[in-house]
Amino acid sequence: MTSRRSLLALASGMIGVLPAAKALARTTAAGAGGARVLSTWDFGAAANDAAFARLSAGASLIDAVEAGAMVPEADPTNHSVGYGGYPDRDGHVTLDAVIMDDAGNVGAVAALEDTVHAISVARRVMEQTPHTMLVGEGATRFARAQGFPQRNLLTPEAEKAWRDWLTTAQYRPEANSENRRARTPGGALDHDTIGLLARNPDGRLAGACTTSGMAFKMRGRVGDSPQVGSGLYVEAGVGAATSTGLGEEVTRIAGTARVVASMRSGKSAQAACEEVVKHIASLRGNAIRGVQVGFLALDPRGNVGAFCLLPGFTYAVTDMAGRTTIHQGTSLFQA
Ligand code: SD4
Repeated sequence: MTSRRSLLALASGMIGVLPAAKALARTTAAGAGGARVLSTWDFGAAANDAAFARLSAGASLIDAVEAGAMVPEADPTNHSVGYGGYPDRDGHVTLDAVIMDDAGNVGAVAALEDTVHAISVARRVMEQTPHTMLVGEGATRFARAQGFPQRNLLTPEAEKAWRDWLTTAQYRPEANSENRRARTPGGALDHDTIGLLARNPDGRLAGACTTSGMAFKMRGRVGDSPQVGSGLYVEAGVGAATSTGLGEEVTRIAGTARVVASMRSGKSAQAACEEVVKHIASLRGNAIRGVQVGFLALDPRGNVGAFCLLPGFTYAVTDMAGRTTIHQGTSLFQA
């Protein structure tokens, strides 16, 4: 495995600072006081800012992570979350989402249709039902019953991408459509699932994860994102973790549950992410060639962990003062 792609041992480096922010010290991803909000990918910056604004106004962690996740869900230019997401191979946009606090309260939806804010429906599952997850038609009916408006999520742009895909892929789902469709013509990853973690000064934690999942997936396919312990896991006094990338590789090992378990055993957030990515690599060998998986973790003191299989995984950190910076996750392999 390591002979075909060399191991990288670079420290995670800050690659961007939002206009309003001042440069932060490179020695820490979050500046003094640690991270307040942390999310996957550079587009997470806008979600972090929305979450931070809610926290600053005195809202709960759950309110904040929901508000953050709603930003990319409503963005039609983001083709892997919410409205404007790429559909399954039958042309239906289906959404997966989970929300969780550190007291074990959790709600999720999978294969939700015709509803922009999957994260808000997941929250209603948490707060209004005795269950932790609703799927498919039942989830969609629940959304209607809860008053969420019906909306066609398939934008003309996403429909065109799907029709183009049909001409070349001949209806065959490919695991790596996920990587392929998320790359710009220049090759850089632009949009992807959002996983968002937030922390209060007293060390309490919560998280949210929302996605339209793998592009052109089989109808009924559910990835890691809405599954507790795969796309998201939060444990009081220990930490929170979220994932992005090819969900099947996270789900088969209960990835975020493992990251948090590793933190529980004493590892730092960073070491825990590294341990689990390396476990995937050793378990899967050549089967994960060209596949991206990335984990983010946050501990109660605001320390951040980020590690991935392949280069290109960016994440957004907002510190206690509300300054948001974009970072590049260290990867196990070179491209
Ligand atoms: C999934 N993990 O459905 C999600 C999608 C994603 O990079 O994160 N894509 O597999």
